[in-house]
Amino acid sequence: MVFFPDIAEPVPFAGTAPSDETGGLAYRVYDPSRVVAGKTMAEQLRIAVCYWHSFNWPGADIFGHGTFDRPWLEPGVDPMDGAMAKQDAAFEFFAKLGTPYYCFHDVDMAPEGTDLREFRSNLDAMVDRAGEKMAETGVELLWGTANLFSHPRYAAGAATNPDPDVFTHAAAQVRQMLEATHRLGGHNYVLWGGREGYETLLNTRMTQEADQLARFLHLVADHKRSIGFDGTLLIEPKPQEPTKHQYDYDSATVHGFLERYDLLGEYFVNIEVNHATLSGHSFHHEVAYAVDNGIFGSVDANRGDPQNGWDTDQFPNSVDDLAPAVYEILRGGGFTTGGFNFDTKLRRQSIDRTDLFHGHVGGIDTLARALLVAEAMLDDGTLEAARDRRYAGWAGDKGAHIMDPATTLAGLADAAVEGGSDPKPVSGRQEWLENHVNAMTWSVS
Ligand code: XLS
Ligand code: NI
Ligand code: NI
Repeated sequence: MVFFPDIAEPVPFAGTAPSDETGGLAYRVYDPSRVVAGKTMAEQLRIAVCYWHSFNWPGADIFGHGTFDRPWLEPGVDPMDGAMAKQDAAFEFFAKLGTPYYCFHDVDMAPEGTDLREFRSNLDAMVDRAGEKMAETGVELLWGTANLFSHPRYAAGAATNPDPDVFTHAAAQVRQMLEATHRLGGHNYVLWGGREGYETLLNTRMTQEADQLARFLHLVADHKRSIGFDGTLLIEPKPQEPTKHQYDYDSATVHGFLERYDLLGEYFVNIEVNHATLSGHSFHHEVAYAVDNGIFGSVDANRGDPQNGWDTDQFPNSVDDLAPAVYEILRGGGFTTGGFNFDTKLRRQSIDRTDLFHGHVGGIDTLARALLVAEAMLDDGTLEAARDRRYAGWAGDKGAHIMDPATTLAGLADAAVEGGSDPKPVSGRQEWLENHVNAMTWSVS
């Protein structure tokens, strides 16, 4: 069955051509083969579509039922028949959108059945089928992940659960999904700890839970090696929601955790735009922190709504917000195994099948334009030159002397007093830099 009969395959790049020439749907900026900063746009952005919001979510919210036309999610549909119809629609969508990757959770693709054994056999069957569809379409798996947060058994966490049997159940699920990801040639494996946090400190032992989480991550890393999976393990930080407080709060918190438990180099971060803003940071901050500290891995592209305090996962639509972050990614050498996964949901009233295309095409064009601006910022060099000038003192003898382990506080203090220390403030030139970035944003084509 064709689920998207109105869409030509694949969505064309039409530049500024009027939209009626392309049936209303075309990329305006995203030209997969255009070379930007030394690679094609497709290679730089490595765009993925997520299975869960696009195909496994009926458009329900906490106040209302699903609004979307997703026949495979209807009650009464045989679970395996539903899983196959969903998979057909998903791969039809990936191929028509013309993007190279996708991502999924175990439960998005296969029915859980009544026990782990049945879940494993359902997942195996659906993964075999996915492998065939990947071979037909050329679409690859950016990352796989296990859902350790929806089932009631995980209400108090998975790895951090006070009940070790829940930890073990989660281990079984991650083992099977890590192996499925490996079998499909996945480029990364993600762990988002949606319930790895607490609802109240009154019943919580934080260090006990942190030790459990670290143990889990070590077990996963060891298993990755034992099966020869050479993809990257990624942790996705988020400050809260659904928990009141999640332990993987932001990039810096995850960095400290990895260091404390000897996991640096084993895990990198998958930064989500809306999670960055929920944690009180900007996406730019989260990316810059991760790149500068060597833990950057991948991105979940989306955006929040400044008026709402939750994870609305809307499609990106601001070049201004994305460009500085993409600049940091390029400055750090770009993606290796990671990419931009569209962890994005339609609004609940966007009920036409083509809305899924409009959401992705617009978001991808926004990202492509942010990439062009980032390239311009890199080529222009003004920002790096301004940073060099700002820290020039540290690059010279004075900086080296301070950093020399033989230097003491008393020695520095004596020198300051004797030399008549009187440092003069220097302009940070923030408005000038902002104007410069804006000028580049407006002029890039
Ligand atoms: C939820 C997360 C989730 C992860 C994958 O907020 O973003 O979708 O990306 O489990
Ligand atoms: Ni995400
Ligand atoms: Ni999210």
